[in-house]
Amino acid sequence: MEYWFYEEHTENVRWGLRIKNEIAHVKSDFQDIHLFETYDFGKTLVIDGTIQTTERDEFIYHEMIVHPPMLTHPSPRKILIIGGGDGGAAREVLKHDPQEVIVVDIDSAVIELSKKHMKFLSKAYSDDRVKIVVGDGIEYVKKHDGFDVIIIDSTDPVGPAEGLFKKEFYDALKKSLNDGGIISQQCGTPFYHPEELKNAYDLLSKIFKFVKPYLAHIPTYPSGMWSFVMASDDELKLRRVPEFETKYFTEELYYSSMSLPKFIKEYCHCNGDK
Ligand code: AG3
Repeated sequence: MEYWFYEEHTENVRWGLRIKNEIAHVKSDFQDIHLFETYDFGKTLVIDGTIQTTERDEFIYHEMIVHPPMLTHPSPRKILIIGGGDGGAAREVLKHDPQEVIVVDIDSAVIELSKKHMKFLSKAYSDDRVKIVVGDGIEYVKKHDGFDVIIIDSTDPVGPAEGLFKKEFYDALKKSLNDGGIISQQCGTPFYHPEELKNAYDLLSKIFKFVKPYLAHIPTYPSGMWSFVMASDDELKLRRVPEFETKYFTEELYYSSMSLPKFIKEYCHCNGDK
């Protein structure tokens, strides 16, 4: 019998992957987590019914949430990743030779599953500059500072990640950054949920002098059109060129990913001039 996983993209749209087998199913204290082996996308991590990452296209998301902020900063040393328990963002951060990378994820089950079954992501954890903290990212940010770059690699803004898209959290982020510090955050699909990007853009614009939304094409996420945002009090411009291996990100893409389609610019009232 054929076995499929479908994610509900809207009430009337669903998108599916044909499954070879289920590697694991864990109901943690926070989330319902499945790890599937799929035919076309390899290992696929699903949290609360939403695809988080797949072996085949994870590079796009992880490169794009990491390299733009890391190359905007003149010399990023201390990096904080909130969420990102799978280790994919940490793996990309290590390409910049930082001093210290702290990953704070609320759910140890994600970290353990990745360590056991997704070495292509969790190999970052064998580097002793990477420290894992299991806990609430919001509380962590309130109590720690001195970061050059903070990357918010969360699930959708419902459930455990809801607070990561609120003003109180953004205020705390600003306080925990060093001067010239930069944040990046994933902001969902502007095709189905432009309000997610608009909300983040509006709130961050009240707190930071410079805010830039940017896009990537991620085949396994709803609509394939995915948004991110960077924010800082220093101008957001490319300060260094990538001198490491990538599969999606290029120097050219740093700026081209910030060229937004008209419906997004109009909806978010952002012209790329902040
Ligand atoms: N975090 C963002 C995934 C959002 C997917 N949303 C969805 N499928 N509805 C990815 C975590 C990878 N480290």
